[in-house]
Amino acid sequence: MNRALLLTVFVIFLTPIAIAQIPYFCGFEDTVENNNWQLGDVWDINQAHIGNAVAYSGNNSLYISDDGGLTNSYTPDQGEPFAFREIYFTPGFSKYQIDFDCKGGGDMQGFMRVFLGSTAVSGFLSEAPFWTHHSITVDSSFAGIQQLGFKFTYYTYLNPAGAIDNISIKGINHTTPEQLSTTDITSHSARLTWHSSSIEVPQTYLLAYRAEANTAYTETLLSATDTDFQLTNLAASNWYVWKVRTQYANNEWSEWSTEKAFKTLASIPYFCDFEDTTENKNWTIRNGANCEFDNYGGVYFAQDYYNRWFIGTPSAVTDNTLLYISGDDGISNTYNFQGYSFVWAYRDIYFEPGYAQYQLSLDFKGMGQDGQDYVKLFLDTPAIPPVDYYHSTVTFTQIGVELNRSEQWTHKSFTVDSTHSGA
Ligand SMILES: [Ca+2]
Ligand SMILES: [Ca+2]
Repeated sequence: MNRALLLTVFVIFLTPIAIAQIPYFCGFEDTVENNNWQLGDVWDINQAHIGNAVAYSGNNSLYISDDGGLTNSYTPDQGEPFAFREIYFTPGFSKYQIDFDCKGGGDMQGFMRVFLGSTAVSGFLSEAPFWTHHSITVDSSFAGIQQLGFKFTYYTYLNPAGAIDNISIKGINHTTPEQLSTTDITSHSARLTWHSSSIEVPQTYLLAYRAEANTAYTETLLSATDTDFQLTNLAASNWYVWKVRTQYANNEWSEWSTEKAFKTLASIPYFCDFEDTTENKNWTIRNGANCEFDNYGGVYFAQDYYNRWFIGTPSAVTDNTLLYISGDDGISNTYNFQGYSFVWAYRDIYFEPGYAQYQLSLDFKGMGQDGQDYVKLFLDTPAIPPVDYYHSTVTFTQIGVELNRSEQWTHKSFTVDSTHSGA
């Protein structure tokens, strides 16, 4: 029997994509270089986009967009759009540094992340809703051709839309400080800690910090044994940014570490009548669908609450901005009976120690059925509250009784003891 050997040649001519060499820089201002970036998950609502909707410098950056690149905005969704670029990490360096400016903010369900191939080389980039500088150090095992990827994950409404600019990659010989951590945040102070993470012996550290609104950093030279620094005299309710670098023998310096951002708490006496838009932004609202998608059996879906918190002026109210519940998307201060709602409004405040008691008061108006429809006040250490009434337990300390059955505005006042001092 004769057998035919069939050979088919099928060739697709693609535009060749140049593999970048290090030192590499990309500010997304060069169209030729921009075309070397490949964008993935392009069928999703949210797409990674290179364009001019937002930029740290110049006109362009790589950002998330749900309208084809027109604006830097997103819709909570399951997709994970990403952008990647092939880079040749020239062998011969003990370490490589990947630097970039990043605008993010978010939480555990909304973040950006950096990958080399399938390896995540950054933590969740979800700390600051404004531009900060990030620095990642990887070791010599990454020498060779690597696919550098930026992945966007947005299951929640809590985070501002992300953007990346000014990516720089180079070989380095000294490790930057790592594991930067901000703890013990009050209205006017914070504790900063870091680790040397190097087999080299540090000589000194240079710490630099600034308020978000400032461009200039305040620098402090510290001894090699100081990996713990207390920042004081900070302004309340303000964002701060800090970074640190290491000095080694022969006056050689490491590059700056990644920047860490944190926000100081409100101080007491605290007053909020919701008339100050800057202060209103310090309130966090978790409104069911406005807040996160839950995972049951691998399926993500929205917690779709009918009644939600809003800060604004509902219809039938004039000259007064309020924190209020609305069953019609914020239009009026009315309640929708179609389903249960379990929503939160909260603010982190530092209760300056030294007082025997603290007084909380507020004006309240609202009807409701005892045990079923109410507003509860809680006071506890800062934490993200649960959003699912049926699958969670609230362990926060409740203050006073349930608020309801007040048809007219009523002034409510509560006194708590000194065990509530602190954050
Ligand atoms: Ca740029
Ligand atoms: Ca008001």
